[in-house]
Amino acid sequence: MIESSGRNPAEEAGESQHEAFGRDVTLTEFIIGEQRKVPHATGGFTALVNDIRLACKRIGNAVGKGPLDGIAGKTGTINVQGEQQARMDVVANDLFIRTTEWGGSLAAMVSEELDDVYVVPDRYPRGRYLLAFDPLDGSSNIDVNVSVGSIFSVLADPEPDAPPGPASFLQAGRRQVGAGYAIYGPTTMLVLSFGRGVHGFTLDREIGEFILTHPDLRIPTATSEFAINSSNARFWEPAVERYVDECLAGHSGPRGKDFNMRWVASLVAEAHRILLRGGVFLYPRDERAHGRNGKLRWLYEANPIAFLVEQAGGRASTGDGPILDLEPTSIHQRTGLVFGSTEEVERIERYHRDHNVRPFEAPLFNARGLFRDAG
Ligand code: AFP
Repeated sequence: MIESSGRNPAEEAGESQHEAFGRDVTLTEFIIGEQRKVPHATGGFTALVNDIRLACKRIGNAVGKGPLDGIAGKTGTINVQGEQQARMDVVANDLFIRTTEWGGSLAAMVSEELDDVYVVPDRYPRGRYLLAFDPLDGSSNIDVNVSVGSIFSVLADPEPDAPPGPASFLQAGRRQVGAGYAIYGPTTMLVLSFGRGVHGFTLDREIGEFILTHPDLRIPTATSEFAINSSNARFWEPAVERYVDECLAGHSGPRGKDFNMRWVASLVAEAHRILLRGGVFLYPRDERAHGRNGKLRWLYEANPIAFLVEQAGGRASTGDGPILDLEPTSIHQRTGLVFGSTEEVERIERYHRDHNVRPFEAPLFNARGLFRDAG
């Protein structure tokens, strides 16, 4: 049985967390409160979340020191994704593994920085959960001091009596038991969902604990902010081309309103912005030889972010439909990903369905109403 969340204690009492505890709510109190909702819970999931929290604190601490600790720059090695590894990638990967493998909750892990599945060594008790993680997302820009983060996804081991392998992880994202990310920005935050809403915790550095600061995050259904790397525009499919063209056309275009654009090149930072104030993010598959399956990694980037987005009332899609319904076929598989405010994601899916054949007929933006009614 999965131990992740039922209702939290405050929800049950019909009051806010703050009212329930009469003071700030710590992450420790929150996760123990969640565990108490699950009859016969063994505490295994709670222990795992606790270890993930410590891993993120350790990584946040190392990231915060930057060049002062001598771990800035590249290693000169290439990871399984064919990308240059930053020294901090390797440090963060090691911290994630060492902090979570010993506790008895995990059977195996998959990481962006490891070629193969990491099976928990025999010297530690074997648990019932699988962990997929990107230890340091956005790290190709870490040297310029942008916000980076760690992303994680927890699955139940489908065959606890058999040795875990790649197939154990190839489950539809909807089966995630929990997911979340840490963001190392001006503040360090942990944003989590165990399947009952999305909750954000801010690290209070003076007491060394995460405090619930953003309970029950909700993504507004409408937005006028989008995020995409437009340097890839010449490779986009017609549906994406049309969507972005219409946003750029602004008030006098078919959408009849002005849009704002953002691109941090750090998925965690984009997801965090969208969870806090809405928006839509696109890293679509494209026509480059290496872009046909998208760029983002399905298991430890797309799935956990999609889980959080749906839990916050938004929508997450491959462009064709909800990504959480699909099963990946390999552990490092990439995918196209569109997520955020529901109205925009549904519009993009509609364009994929109805307008994705070449040659693309560019919309006549100044002919008011051409697409507005079809919207
Ligand atoms: P790194 O972790 O290698 O920096 O990759 C970050 C990322 O996977 C994701 O966080 C960004 O959304 C995306 O890449 C940015 O990609 P572009 O550099 O192509 O804009």
